[in-house]
Amino acid sequence: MSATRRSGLLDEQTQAAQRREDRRRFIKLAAAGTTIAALGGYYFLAPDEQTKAARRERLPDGRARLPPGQKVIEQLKPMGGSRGDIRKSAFRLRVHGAVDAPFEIDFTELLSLPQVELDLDVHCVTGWSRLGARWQGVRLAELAARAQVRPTARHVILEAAHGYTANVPLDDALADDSLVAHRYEGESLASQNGAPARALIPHLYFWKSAKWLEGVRFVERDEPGFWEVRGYHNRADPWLEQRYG
Ligand SMILES: Nc1nc2c(c(=O)[nH]1)N[C@H]1C(S)=C(S)[C@@H](COP(=O)(O)O)O[C@H]1N2
Ligand SMILES: [Mo]
Repeated sequence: MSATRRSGLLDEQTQAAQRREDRRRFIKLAAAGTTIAALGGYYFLAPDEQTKAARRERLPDGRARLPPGQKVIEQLKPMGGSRGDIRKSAFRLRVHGAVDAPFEIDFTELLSLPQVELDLDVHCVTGWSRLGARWQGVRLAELAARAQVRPTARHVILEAAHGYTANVPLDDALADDSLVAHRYEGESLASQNGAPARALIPHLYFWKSAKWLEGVRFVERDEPGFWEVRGYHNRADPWLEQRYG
């Protein structure tokens, strides 16, 4: 089950089949009065029960689904930030830097690129995690391929409105679950969550997921971002509790 959520490799059909299977198992377990530990987004458990269950659940590589020091909450907590222009009509995304074919796209063009829908877990450094929410967007890897990233590129700078940036190693940016996301739980991204599109690097602490995204810049030399220059960790792996630098 974890594989379904965590891996961008499964196609839509496989994911839908997996969800049907989850429901069947839930009904069976519920009928038998079993404690339910590892199903979907745990929607039928109270948050503290979800936290316990997610600590027990294992990802395919053996790590606990819930990173240390995190608690499950049921919705994204609005964490603020300097809001950009939230109109889809105003959206422009620049893909540039150490690339041979830089380009800029508007919102319609973003939608015309291959879309993925993934159930993902996000982890905020302040201690909350939102598990198994459905996100839709375009893989950063897709944008990288289109821009013909040079082999010398090593990092990606996610550029947001009003100068907010987050730096991520190239490998993290090109991971299957790293997106430019524009839908959350079946709806257009809400203003406070970064409308019309945000970066989403779910396997790193959530501050790396720049809201109100304006640019994706590939660089050879690293450039610590907004929080990274303020003492937060440069890589931000939640399972290693890389909170502060
Ligand atoms: N542009 C921008 N993006 C941002 C931030 C910000 O202040 N500005 N805050 C980050 C932090 S610290 C977190 S925890 C998440 C919060 O996302 P949410 O408000 O959608 O929950 O966005 C990240 N992306
Ligand atoms: Mo955060």
